Amino acid sequence: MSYRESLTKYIANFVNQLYVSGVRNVVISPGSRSTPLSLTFAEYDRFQLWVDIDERSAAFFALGMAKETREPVVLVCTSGTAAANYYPAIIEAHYSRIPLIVLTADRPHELREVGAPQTINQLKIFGDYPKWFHEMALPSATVEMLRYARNQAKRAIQTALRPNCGVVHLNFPLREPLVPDFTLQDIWGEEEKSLTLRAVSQLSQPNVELLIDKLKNKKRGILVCGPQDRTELGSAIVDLAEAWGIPIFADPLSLLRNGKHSNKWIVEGYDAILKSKAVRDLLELDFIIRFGAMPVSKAYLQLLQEKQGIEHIVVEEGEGYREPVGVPTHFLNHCDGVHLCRDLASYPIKIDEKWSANWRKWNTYTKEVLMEKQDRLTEGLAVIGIQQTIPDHTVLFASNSMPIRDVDTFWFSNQQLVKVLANRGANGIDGIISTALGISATDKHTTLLIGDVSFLHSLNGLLLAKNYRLNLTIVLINNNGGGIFSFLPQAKDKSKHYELLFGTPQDIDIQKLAAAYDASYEKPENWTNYVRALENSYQRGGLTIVEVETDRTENVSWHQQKWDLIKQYLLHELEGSDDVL
Ligand SMILES: Cc1ncc(C[n+]2csc(CCOP(=O)(O)OP(=O)(O)O)c2C)c(N)n1
Repeated sequence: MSYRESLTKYIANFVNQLYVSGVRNVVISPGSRSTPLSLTFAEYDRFQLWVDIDERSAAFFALGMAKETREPVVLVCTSGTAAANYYPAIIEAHYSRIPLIVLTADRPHELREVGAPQTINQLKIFGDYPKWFHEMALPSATVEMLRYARNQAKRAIQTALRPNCGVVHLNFPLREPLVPDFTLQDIWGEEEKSLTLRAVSQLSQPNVELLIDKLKNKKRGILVCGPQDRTELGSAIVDLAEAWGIPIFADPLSLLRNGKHSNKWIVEGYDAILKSKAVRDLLELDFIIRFGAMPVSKAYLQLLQEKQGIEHIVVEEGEGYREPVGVPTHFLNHCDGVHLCRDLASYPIKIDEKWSANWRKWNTYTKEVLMEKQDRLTEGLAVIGIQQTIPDHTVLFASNSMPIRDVDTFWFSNQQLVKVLANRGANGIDGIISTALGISATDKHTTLLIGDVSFLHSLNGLLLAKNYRLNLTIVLINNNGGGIFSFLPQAKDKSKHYELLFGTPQDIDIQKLAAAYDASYEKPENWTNYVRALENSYQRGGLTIVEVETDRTENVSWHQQKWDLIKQYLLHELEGSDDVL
């Protein structure tokens, strides 16, 4: 058998098995060494292929698709630094537990470390971030080696999807000639359809009772739901809250702030409520049960830091140690949250009714303060405008820095069928546009809320919007620099280095950029025009950039004013009461 025939059958069997195992989307960046892979994916004709010339953007695009579909997405690139450009998205996928299959083409062994062009050490190039790295064998088409190729494909998918979901990296040494021969017969081989079944992990009855015992006589509890991606877990938490009459701190990425479920126990204003240390000091908290990752809110983290004596229970659907403040914690590993909620709901835990009623009252007041409208646009109002106009069955993607924090503060619980997503694994401001476009590529019109620095950082992603005519509404908060740093101490003394090192204004004309990418562009000056611009973008589809110009210093005082009002109200409530809460 010729080398070309072996190459063709080996890669074709591998590709065919990826499809059989459930892969539907493949993101390819151009290059020569990856020719056997990219041509075979194209020839197979059943994948949705996406081509992106920038590997950093391609990897974030794949991440966005996998985030929304929760199915593994395949990445293909050539040898050399192409692979290294995948690194940031691989880190994000690792920490946010997103399944990705990374296929890198490489020179064969005889061409490594001998000065061959475009050859770097690709073995374990992504360190410990992938769950599994494997250097594939050189192509061969014996029965055993075709079975091997299929098995690696199947195992890659299984591994990426097994909790915690994550990244698999397969490196392919490939010799020339690199062009497969698709005129050959029977290249795709026999499909392997054996089952992969997963058992559900449920706490035993004695273990549930052990947990309940820890909560005996604890009357002031909170359920917390951080970032997580199971709708059914959200509903189970709501049912548990109803059974116990206990408040829920719902992170914007918990899937709990939107949807048809009851929002009676949802406290979405907890970040604003907990901002003041004086307020936190007056709260006597007994226990927390947390589902999902750590919430976005820094005030929540501070609360935890200060309440070391509480019973703190963290539920991990997979495994992990996501407890950054060092509070003594009961970890429930490999524990299905839905079953746990049902099990716990059958025990009559007595929550202090006043405690729960107060949280609902404080939340209502906090929302009133935060919702207050004015005609002049602010960064908070930009979020409220999106919530008012965004259509059902679409996604809001919040960039890091202030956008996700503003969404935490100003995205109130509602009945809308809208999903809120963000890259909170590593909190990078890189690849944001491409991640949002990856979500949009799953047929969901996506609204991206982003600051100007993150926008310019990930600008290359816009090529995907242009080339694939994807539906993306970008709300670009342009405060000409990194607004988040204005909340830091170094901003206060107006140090002479501040603008150079933190403010970093770039003075870019966004309208000209929009034109380069064929995007519709609007720059509303007030609330009414802003809402209209958003509505127009949803009706029109395609790529729209809505630029909202704000001022970094004014933004800080606007936020501070709201927090002060809320603090004064709460101190009055808590200090005026005979009960210590
Ligand atoms: C890849 C990466 N580089 C740097 C940072 C540090 N960083 C956090 S926020 C920020 C500024 C973001 O500015 P912008 O996107 O305009 O949002 P704003 O702060 O104005 O809300 C930077 C540089 C980061 N998180 N990720």
